[in-house]
Amino acid sequence: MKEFVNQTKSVNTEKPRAYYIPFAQDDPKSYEREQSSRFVSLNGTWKIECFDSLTDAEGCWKGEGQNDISVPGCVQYFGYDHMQYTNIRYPFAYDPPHIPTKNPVFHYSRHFDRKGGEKTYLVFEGVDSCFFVYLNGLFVGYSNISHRISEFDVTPYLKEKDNKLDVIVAKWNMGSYLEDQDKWRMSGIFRDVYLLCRPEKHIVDFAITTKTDGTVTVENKSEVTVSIVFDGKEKEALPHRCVSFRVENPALWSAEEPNLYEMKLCANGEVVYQRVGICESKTENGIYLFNGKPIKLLGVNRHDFHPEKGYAVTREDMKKDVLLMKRLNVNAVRTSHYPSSPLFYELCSEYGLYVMSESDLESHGTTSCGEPGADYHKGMSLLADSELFVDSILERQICNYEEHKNFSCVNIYSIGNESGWGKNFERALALWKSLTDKPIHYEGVWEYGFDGHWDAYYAAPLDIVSRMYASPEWLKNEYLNDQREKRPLVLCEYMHSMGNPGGMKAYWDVLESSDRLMGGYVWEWADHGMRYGTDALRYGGDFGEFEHDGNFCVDGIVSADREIKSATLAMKTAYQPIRFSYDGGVLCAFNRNFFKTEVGRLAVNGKETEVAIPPRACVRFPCEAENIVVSYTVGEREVAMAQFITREEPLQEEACVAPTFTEQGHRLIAKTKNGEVVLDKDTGEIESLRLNGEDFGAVQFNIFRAPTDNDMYIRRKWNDHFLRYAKAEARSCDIGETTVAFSVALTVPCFYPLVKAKVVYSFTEQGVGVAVDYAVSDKGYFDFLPRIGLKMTLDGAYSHLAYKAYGPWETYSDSYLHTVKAEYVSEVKDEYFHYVMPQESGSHYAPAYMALSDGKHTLSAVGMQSFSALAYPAEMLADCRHDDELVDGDKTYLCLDFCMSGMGTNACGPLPAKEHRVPFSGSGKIVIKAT
Ligand code: IPT
Repeated sequence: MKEFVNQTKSVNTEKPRAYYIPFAQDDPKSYEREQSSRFVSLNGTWKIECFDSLTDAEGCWKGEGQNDISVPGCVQYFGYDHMQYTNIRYPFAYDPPHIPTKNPVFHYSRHFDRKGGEKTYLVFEGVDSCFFVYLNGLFVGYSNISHRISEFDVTPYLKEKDNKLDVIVAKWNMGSYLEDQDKWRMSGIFRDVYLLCRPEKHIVDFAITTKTDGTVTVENKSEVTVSIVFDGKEKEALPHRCVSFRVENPALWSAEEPNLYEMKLCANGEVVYQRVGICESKTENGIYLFNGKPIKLLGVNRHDFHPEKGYAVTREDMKKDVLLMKRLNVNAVRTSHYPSSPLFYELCSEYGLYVMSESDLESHGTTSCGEPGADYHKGMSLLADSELFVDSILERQICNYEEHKNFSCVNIYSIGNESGWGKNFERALALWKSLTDKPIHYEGVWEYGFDGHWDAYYAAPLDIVSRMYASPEWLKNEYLNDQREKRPLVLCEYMHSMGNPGGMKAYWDVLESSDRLMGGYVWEWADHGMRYGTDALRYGGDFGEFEHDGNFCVDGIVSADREIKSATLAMKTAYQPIRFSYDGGVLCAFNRNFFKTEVGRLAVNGKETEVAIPPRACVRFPCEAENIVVSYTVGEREVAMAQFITREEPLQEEACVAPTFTEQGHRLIAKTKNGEVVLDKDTGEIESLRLNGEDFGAVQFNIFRAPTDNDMYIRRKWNDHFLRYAKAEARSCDIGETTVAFSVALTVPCFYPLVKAKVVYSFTEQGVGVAVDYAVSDKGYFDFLPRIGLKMTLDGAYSHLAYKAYGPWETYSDSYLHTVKAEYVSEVKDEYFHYVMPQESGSHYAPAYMALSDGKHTLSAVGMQSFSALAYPAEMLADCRHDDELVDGDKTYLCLDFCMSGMGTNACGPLPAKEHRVPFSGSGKIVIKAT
């Protein structure tokens, strides 16, 4: 077996062909393969036995394991091998063509009876990483591309009864160098296994192409004559010949309107039911066109992942994803970074999602193998020129094309991900050009350009140019002004959705500005939080692996359990088919669709109107109000929303009163009728705030937030400057009649003061005003501060929250347009979103006020740009590595921010845009009172 795993060729697999399932002519018609009498599932309980290496496993097919295992499944969930998550780096020594000699081997076996048919094929839809098939002790074949369909003709090896099938899966093979995708590294038969029982002569392959004028051509790629029934006509396709049909006034397929026509292909008592969407996908004059229109791809990147099953997702799981994507206004999926199960493509064709079908290819680990003189960009291409890998790189393209060529949903093929550029890729691209007219995508050529090969970059005949994580500014200033660039651009990855991200709007402002921009695919659809051994979700490093990439796998726009986050709704709103605008008393609802009329209910401030808005058209309503909340609903589903605030309510300034001042040591006590504000003359802060007989404790300055995942780079500077330990020091104190003014420095050890501020306290009947005029240090310590504001620690009884702000989800200056600024009530314990890795969460942008009550007293504040009231202190959120480490206490932690920086997507993409950062100088006034 060893000789196989150190080369890249499969052995005895059938030629890759279009995915289909044959039915017997007298089977009832169905699109569910289980209904076919020719389809015999071999899923279920198999036996398993494990070995440390291929050396140990030699001859194992003669025996049988004692333990049961479920197929499909990933062996690591059954206690074999170990869990490991790595992103870029190879989890094994880099020494091609060698792979680890201690290579875990999993011997699967089961028995089955022959189910008739002159020919029997054994089909595996996905096995990681490679496998040997033995039937009744005889070697059948070997396959080594994890996400391909491997089909073997097992007819010669079959007995009538009790066939023994042995499948020996090895964790690594030479192809693993080309499967270095960012994922948990799992093994096993992770997709369905089945037999196809067929007549001797049968349909082998066919290719369908369509044109928007209604022409549907079928190329019969088999040795038999195929009778094809389509659109009420029947035609015969001779072997290796084409037949064409012409549908008058075709109802075209698009993600908006996934119209499918039914085709029946018959030969020798078999029928293939094939659904056909009539559509065209192409690029022309630097613009991407679907059915002739410059559509936008409102996309997500999707891996196969389930927290409790890993790669072994079921059709139900996939359907859940597809339906949720549709509900979230997603119209496109990139199958990152390998083809999905054919069932996924069926679902996308049926429900309407454009699919960028990516070949099973990523050799990203070459960037970190220690190649002398190779930086990240140069390192990317180490295998791109290597003769060792050319066959496999090409085979991966062929499988991707052949298996998926008849799925209407595939609008773009992608050569792979992050594998550099070189001869192998030139050949792969030439191969694609010979296979299909559909546009071909590959982002990796950019790395090559960046490595000094710009001529090759511009000359590569890719239909689409692509970037991951480029900033909106780059799109606007660089790409759209690049005279050499003639190709349309797609963001194959953007909005790195790790934790709590922001900045969606800025992307879509640019993406909508030009037909040259095709849209993008959010990275990524769902978190890969792992549930194994505990109820809580885990990530890289939690299973004792010494090499891992931590929580970089927890970066989904929905959670691993497919729960909605605030960012999910930010995406949904950016992707909504109706775009609202408001100008001069007129509300306009524009249908962004290119094909589908939107028929639904438009509600403006609660008043509903039935609308039918044709594609690319507007309906207008005169509407005069200070606050306009508009939504568009189809059936029960709110599809689109917006809010326009034409006039913010002015702050009700309360009259200042003159307190009586007394001084005791460092304490300056300002007494009013209802309150006592104890100022600390040394710090310039409120040492204690007693209002209406209730003691609310200290009010301190705060420039710290629990770093978000997207703060991962800037947090180093924040940590280096000890932000969380910043202490206020008063440099001067001026006691006036109604105010006390301090000069305050926020200091940390070693450095010049991080912030200097003039702080003026004023006093009202019920409370205290804190006005600041601040300047952040100009020493270049950091690009921006996370926040600047006040913090208080209240008794946990202050658990009832009422506020008017963007909510009820957490909102930030670069992520709030998916919410409505309104009055909300909530409980403090519900304010924090439980990210797998604790971090800043639960803030609300642009509050008119916030109020916390214990049922008897209410502490309220106005004047903030942002606030949060949480059951956990920022320090705990910063220090805990997992959600289940958070300790519930009996305090409420209140942050009142003069300014809070936005979230951005800097884990891979840009920092928050300049306008969303805490400015280097600013001012504000927060008034706190108690009733
Ligand atoms: C890039 C990868 O394409 C993707 O697979 C994933 O790793 C993602 O981004 C990070 O979560 S890699 C990055 C270093 C640009």
